Amino acid sequence: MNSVSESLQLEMYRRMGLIRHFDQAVQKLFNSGRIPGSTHLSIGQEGEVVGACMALREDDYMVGNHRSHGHPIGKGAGVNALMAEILGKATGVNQGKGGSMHLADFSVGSLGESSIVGSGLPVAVGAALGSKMQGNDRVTLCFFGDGASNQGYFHESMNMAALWKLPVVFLCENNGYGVTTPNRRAAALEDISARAAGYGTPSTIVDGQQCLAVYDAVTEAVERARGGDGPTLVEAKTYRYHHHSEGPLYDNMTYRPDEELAAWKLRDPLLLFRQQLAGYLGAAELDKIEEQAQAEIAGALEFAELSPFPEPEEGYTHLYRTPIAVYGGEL
Ligand SMILES: Cc1ncc(C[n+]2csc(CCOP(=O)(O)OP(=O)(O)O)c2C)c(N)n1
Ligand SMILES: [Mg+2]
Repeated sequence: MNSVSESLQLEMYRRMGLIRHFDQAVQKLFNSGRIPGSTHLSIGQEGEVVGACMALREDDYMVGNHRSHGHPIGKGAGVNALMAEILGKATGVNQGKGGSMHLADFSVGSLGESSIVGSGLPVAVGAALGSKMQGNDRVTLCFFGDGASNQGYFHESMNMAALWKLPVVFLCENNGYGVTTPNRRAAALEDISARAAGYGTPSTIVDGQQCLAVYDAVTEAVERARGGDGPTLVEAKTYRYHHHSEGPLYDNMTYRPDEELAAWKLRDPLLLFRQQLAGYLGAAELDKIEEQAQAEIAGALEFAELSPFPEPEEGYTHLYRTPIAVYGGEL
């Protein structure tokens, strides 16, 4: 942990701030009826998102899920095109055709997200297999939830990645719930990481509210993957402050106690990170980083608002085999 440079730590804090302000802005957009469908926020989970993403090289791959506005930001994506995508604008990362649950920014190795729970796992394994077959040393990081770990996808992906020693890091964001079902009522074991032993795969549990602890754990897993020793399952214990998705549906639901939420808020990832940096960085400097993050998101909102919607005929493009260059690769 001591080897993490000051500039990297500042960048971590900046990206956590960007994710928080991005999602707060999305919440407002949703509440004002500007986002069709549903949207899932990761407020409270920023520590594990940024810690894991920043353990990657810029040209490594990352696969997200349905709660994934933060994952591309953690990987270094610009916020303007992400916000435009949320509003379905032509300037969005996917020309406005993906929306909240299907962000992808190939320019930073963000391969995509999907609303089908668990479906990112085989995509990540496929990307890792591709790296191995192409003989490059890129690692793929795959985010998925505790709920997704009960899907067949998880088990098949773990098995194949372990068997073929593929360069993939499985990052389980265990926020304790799948929609309103507590994990203890969906899985026989408390720790998802224990399942890795069944596939001969190393695993670790990490405090997901501590960005640097996640960074350390994922750095080790990435080294293992890049060194040809195969996958690792990293389980980050974390919590989402918002309900599963936005909207009034969950307002009066009592599936989780108020005290539980309050206790997790005391361990807010931005707060904990600030405390850690406070030894050598003043509050004023940290405030400035956060204000800049807030201003960047305000700029992204303006960019998105001013952008046009796609033309109707665009509905017929990018449907089949329209190639997109990834990292300057051959088409
Ligand atoms: C295959 C499939 N089954 C069910 C759903 C409905 N669904 C959407 S999100 C979700 C829970 C996911 O929980 P988890 O994987 O823990 O992620 P979290 O939302 O907690 O981040 C469910 C059941 C779905 N989208 N896809
Ligand atoms: Mg969950």
